[in-house]
Amino acid sequence: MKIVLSGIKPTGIPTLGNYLGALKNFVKLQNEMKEDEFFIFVADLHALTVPQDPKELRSHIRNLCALYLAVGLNPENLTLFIQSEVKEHVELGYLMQSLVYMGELERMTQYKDKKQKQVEGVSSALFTYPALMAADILLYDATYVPVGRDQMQHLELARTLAERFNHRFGDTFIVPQGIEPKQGTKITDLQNPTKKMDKSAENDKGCIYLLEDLNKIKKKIKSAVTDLDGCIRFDKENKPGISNLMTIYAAMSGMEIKEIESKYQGCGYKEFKEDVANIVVQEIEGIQKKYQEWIHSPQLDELLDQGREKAQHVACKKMEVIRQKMGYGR
Ligand code: AQP
Repeated sequence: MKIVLSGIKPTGIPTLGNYLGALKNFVKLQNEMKEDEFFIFVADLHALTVPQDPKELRSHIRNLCALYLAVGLNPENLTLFIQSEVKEHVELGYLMQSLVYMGELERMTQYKDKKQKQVEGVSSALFTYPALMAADILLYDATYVPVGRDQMQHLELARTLAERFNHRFGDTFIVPQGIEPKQGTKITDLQNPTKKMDKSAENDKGCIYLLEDLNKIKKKIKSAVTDLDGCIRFDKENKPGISNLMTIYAAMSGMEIKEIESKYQGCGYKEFKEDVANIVVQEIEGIQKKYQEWIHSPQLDELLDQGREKAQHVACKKMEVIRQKMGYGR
């Protein structure tokens, strides 16, 4: 039995990018890997690396918990928990900071991108984010970590830190492997298709949020930026807008890009966009219905309590081993 672990930051309402790059893949893997154990958490400490409104943060945390279940994660094989409720993340996060080099953190693309957007100054937590992410993974001896492309660099660093620790202190951590979805590993902004679709984007016109009005979603897809070529062909470099819509369609339908190209040969963008909008809205509509049930269900807190207990148990045991190996404390 192996551990599969992943998390999402509650920095806003999850987008179609989070769904296709992460959530939908979690469900697919859970259905395929029945022998393995799934640990899925809300990465609320990571959200604090950039300024958050406290009230909004609380509500995003709860929304995300309900969404995890609404997208179809099976609560029977799931340890669902909130990162900040398991204090060992912080302790191991600090230890990972003592292991990681400044140069390694400076190379992280997400840090470089996000620091540009900070008007009030860049927090040191934003810089050390990958050390905490490594701790999140290593604490549970996770073998597999399903993530979208943008998180792969951080995952590589977690692998490096696991190896570095094992080399210095003896075998302690499993070196984790990232799992990207076959399609949808990077969904881009509908208005700016060379840029990643981000849930905390300033301009929401190019982002589809899982909890937004379905008509609004349709409109956003229909007004997605494309090109003048008029041909439904995958070419990320020269046709980033249409290629992004094709990626969305492929990830939603399970079709290959080549099949989509054949299916829509000779069709116009209008017809294709209509089909993309329909397939997206149909799936999101189902998620929104289930979300309404979970967000009002007392079972949500019960699952979070059980998840916290289980995660704390595993994390506590692991930390005892780590303290012993590193020699701090009594
Ligand atoms: N556009 C995307 N396409 C595919 N996958 C994506 N992910 C995020 N955006 C896309 C994947 O979703 C998971 C959640 O990531 P996160 O919330 O922990 O951090 P993030 O990658 O920084 O996500 P956002 O939505 O871009 O949040 P903000 O705006 O707060 O930075 C990860 O597996 C990620 O790969």
